[in-house]
Amino acid sequence: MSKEKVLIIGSCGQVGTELSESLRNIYGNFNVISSDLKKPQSDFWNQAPFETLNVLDKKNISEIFSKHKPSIVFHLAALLSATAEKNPKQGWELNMNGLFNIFDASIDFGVKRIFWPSSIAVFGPTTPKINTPQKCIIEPNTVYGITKLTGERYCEYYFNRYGLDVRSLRYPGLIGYKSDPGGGTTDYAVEIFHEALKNKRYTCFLKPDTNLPMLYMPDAVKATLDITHAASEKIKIRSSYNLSGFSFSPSILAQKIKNHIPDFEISYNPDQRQAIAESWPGSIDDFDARQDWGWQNDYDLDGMVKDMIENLTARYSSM
Ligand code: AKB
Repeated sequence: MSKEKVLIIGSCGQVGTELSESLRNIYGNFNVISSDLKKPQSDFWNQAPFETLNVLDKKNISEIFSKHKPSIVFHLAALLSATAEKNPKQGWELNMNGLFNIFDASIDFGVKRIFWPSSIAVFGPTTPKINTPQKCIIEPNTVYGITKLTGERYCEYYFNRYGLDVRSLRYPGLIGYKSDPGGGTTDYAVEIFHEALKNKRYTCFLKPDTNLPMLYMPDAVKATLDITHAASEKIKIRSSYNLSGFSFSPSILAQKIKNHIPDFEISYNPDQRQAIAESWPGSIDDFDARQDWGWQNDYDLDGMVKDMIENLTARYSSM
């Protein structure tokens, strides 16, 4: 495995930060090249190679690919649901043209394998809401969902047409304590922990009963690595796999947090993100991922809440 050179694009985001750490442990710091629009000032990003990379700049991409000759690429750069809704044209530009540029460079420079995340946002209001199957009516009504669905079709197309070995997961909402999410509809499920610990209160931008599928970050990283490392013949779905851990609503999560922080209070002030959340499923059937390449989540809702509170408590008390 140590022969591989790994490039992570969009490495400073919520998934990229944790994935960079895990990939460095597997391949060694010098075989993992992190990249993003800007390099944050912290020791973590100084400990391994870092490149400034704009996925809309083909020359910049060529330079980085030619310099490092990556064998595996994780392409994570994207505008998430709420941000893309504010800037629909920019959402399409970054999410789609960025994807084409990375796919094309990967073919030109002989990349062996690519991981690209899709999302539960591919589903829309006409999709069955409960235990949403892998294959069903998929009519997204957000720009983010439209780009993710189009991206999935192109993953399959590039695999069939050019033999590009792309693997993909439909991430649900992701919850972690190591880095903050940005611009998503499911982000309330991270913010709530920080506010509960700092201020003992949180105003949620979704209604109390909005059920959404979620996954704890260690499981998201595990799924990402497992699908990327799986033998090619195990990857039977070349668009993107359904993936899930557990589902909950803001009121259920608040109750779980109250079990640890009894004086925590939640209030609700739904905004435009409510409509996005309502267009998405409440729970996901990820049978194919479990059957084809052995996906299994380690954390349930209670395990995630306990781990988040323990780790964030330690972080805030050391500040
Ligand atoms: C978002 O809320 O936009 C993302 C997602 C579900 O893809 N977390």
